[in-house]
Amino acid sequence: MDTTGNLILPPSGSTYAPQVDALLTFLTYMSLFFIVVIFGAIIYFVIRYRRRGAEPEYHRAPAHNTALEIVWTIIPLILVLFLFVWGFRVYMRMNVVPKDALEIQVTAQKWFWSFTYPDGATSVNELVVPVGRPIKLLLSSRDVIHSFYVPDFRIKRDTLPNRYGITWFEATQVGEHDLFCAEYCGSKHSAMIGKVRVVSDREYREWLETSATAGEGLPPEEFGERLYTSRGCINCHSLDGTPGNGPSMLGVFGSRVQLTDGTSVIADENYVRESILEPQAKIVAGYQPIMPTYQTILRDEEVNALIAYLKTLSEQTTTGE
Ligand code: HEC
Ligand SMILES: [Cu+2]
Repeated sequence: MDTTGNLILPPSGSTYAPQVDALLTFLTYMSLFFIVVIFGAIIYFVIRYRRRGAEPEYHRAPAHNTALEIVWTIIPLILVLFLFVWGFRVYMRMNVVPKDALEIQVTAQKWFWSFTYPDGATSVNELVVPVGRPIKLLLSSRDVIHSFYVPDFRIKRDTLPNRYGITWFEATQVGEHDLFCAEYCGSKHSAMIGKVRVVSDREYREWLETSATAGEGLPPEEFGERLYTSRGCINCHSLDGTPGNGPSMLGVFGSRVQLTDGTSVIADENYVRESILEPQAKIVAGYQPIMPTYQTILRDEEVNALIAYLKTLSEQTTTGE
């Protein structure tokens, strides 16, 4: 099987990719063929019937030619019907999920992807799947329309709020594939990228186990620092004091925060926890309520670790206990 890609196609990484490619390749060459025939005829006629001499001679043109009209109706009709049947079969193959598929939930939100696996493990911007097993994806969005796009698998499926999209694939080889958002979704749309990591069955089970116990044995501050990047906080909250889509987290912990309703609060553990799990409860003055909730993405230990990490960003600005 060709898995290296060619001039017009990326490498093929899923079981149905070669079928999609065959259809696309046929369409491309068929179109090329007709371009040559049609433009060839145009050029030929332009030369053959160009104006010669000063006074053009006019002839009566034939009103129609039944044989010709039947030919140019029947041939395209057969071609498009053929393409319809072929396309429909590939479409069904891509859309009917095999019964034994492993189901993974995909959540899109500004501006990252999160994945929830059957036993509750989660990952962000990295989808880990076992090779040679059908994977069903249940796609949804927390905010606007995004689009789950893995070129190597020939998958592009919109993810909408308040509705599930379903698709599936079976990866043919161990390796990494790019994941993009293919629907413009705001200022950090281009940063909404990730990887699909295809691993062996054993590696997948090991990965599930380690991700369920991730952070164990790490100091909470360090675990929190990792989460801060891997869970996408860094996309909106800088660490150096410059405001972005959200306020910088430098020196926030322990400070007094001005809210849009005119009141203010001290940013203590409860406030930070609420900010992460129920971001719309209190809105910081000068910002839009665009922060996504992390309710189903972060476990309790992870929220605690993030709080511990945010504290380290305020050590210079607070005066001890
Ligand atoms: C899509 C952008 C976005 C992402 C991603 C995001 N936030 Fe926010 N966050 C905001 C915005 C905007 C605000 C200010 C408005 C508000 O209070 O909801 C905010 C507010 C906060 C606040 C209150 C800040 C203050 O100055 O009082 C905390 C704490 C916070 N976020 C933590 C986090 C953590 C931790 C993460 C990652 C797990 C995260 N945020 C991910 C946009 C984001
Ligand atoms: Cu997007």
